[in-house]
Amino acid sequence: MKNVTRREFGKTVAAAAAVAAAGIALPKFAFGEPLGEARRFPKGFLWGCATASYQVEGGAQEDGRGPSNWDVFSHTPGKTYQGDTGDVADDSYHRYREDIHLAHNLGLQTMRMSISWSRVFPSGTGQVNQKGLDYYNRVVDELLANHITPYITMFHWDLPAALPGGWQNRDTSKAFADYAGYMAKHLGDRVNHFMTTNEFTCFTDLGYKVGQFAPGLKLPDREANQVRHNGILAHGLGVQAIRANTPHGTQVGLAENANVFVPVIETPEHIEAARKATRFGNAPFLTALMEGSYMNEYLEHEGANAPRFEANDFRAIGSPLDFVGLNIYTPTYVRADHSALGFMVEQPPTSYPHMASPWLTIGPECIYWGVRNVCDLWKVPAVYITENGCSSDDVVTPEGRVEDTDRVMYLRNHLTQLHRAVAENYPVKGYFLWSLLDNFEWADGYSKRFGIHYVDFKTQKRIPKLSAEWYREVIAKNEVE
Ligand code: GBH
Repeated sequence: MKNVTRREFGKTVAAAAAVAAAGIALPKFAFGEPLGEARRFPKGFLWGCATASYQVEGGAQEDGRGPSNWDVFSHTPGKTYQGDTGDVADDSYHRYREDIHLAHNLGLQTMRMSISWSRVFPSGTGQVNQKGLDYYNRVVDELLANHITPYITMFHWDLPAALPGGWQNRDTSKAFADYAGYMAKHLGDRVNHFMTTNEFTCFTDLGYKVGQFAPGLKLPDREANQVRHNGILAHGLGVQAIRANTPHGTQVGLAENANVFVPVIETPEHIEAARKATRFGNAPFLTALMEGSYMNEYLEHEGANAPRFEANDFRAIGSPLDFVGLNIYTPTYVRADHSALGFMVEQPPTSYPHMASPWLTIGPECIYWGVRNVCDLWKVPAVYITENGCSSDDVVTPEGRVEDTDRVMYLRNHLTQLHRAVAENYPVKGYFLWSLLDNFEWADGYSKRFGIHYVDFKTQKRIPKLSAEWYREVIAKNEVE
């Protein structure tokens, strides 16, 4: 039950007295009734923040790190906002203690971070760079010393540049499994939660078909579909390798930005349409993992360009997972129709609101439907929100504050909707806010800020934003108001 403050209580009493004096009958609920349940999360629900290696670490050429596709891409003129690169980023390679301290001050129980593959294997395979491994050992130990549980993503888009053909080459999927197995073996004594890959579409389609992300290619569908397949194969082989190298009970999953389909009106037919859309709209990726095969509709849709695969691929790709991590930012609204697929996507009007990044349209119910669609379809044992957050045009006031009320609005509304999923007993175990710090926002460089700590990229000074103060309160109370 929500606590009524003295002041609110006083106001209620005064209002009731005034109404009574005027001889008006009070509606039953107006006085002495609870004002509503607090949106409390279950005991043990994990609150965290997420980051990714290339976006925060910097130290790009230090201690033997090899170049990644994002080093190459960001150093190619015209590829990122004003030619920004991750050479320095948040300099977390040197300042990780300070950053973990920020996390500790928030009361974070967990942190999701990723590993720079080329820091540990400068050529992607073969020779290990001990100094790279040492860095991640130090970070993990520092997190544990601060009572923060590490959740580790093996691949968040920074692919060793030395791997021939990148994700066009099926051997890269095998190289990934070797690397993931190695990391799991060396961290698995202290880390119990691993994610294979982050967001298939971003490192496959956006890199190889759209060309907006590294390596910036615009391949025809037939080749691009093969890149997608190599991506999910890497995940599957990665799951097997992590399990083979860690103690029994280690939890393995992934972080996926599955398309989230929201029924345009909450009626049984539109809910069913959203479910169908979830399957088809994620057919090359999450659906293939969850069902251990490609949907026929997907293969038919791609026709002659459909991905080719080997008989055993889906034994790996369909490996049962301990959890599914969902990165959720935006909704896609759908309605039922009479087409073969049974749904139709609504086109948003030009007036549809968005956060600082134009793609980041606001529809907080996406976090509820994202969880619900996936759980209803595939009965997954556990779900985490592995990313959720937003960009804002943050400025530092003369008093040195960052008043990101729009970010607080975004977060509050999403957590309110996430609470609905929790209240309906969907197995949501934790939430990772993107991001702990402003960082290198890929093709947008440093022009878009997603952190709840402001970073002055000239001085590397960190300032907690209003949203950090707000999140701290959510964590302390384990509820959102
Ligand atoms: C996540 O991607 C990433 O995991 C994380 O690294 C990133 O920093 C964070 O979100 C915030 O972006 O410019 O219109 O073509 C979210 C999915 C996919 C959203 C690519 C932006 C580009 C859209 N992202 N997309 S557009």
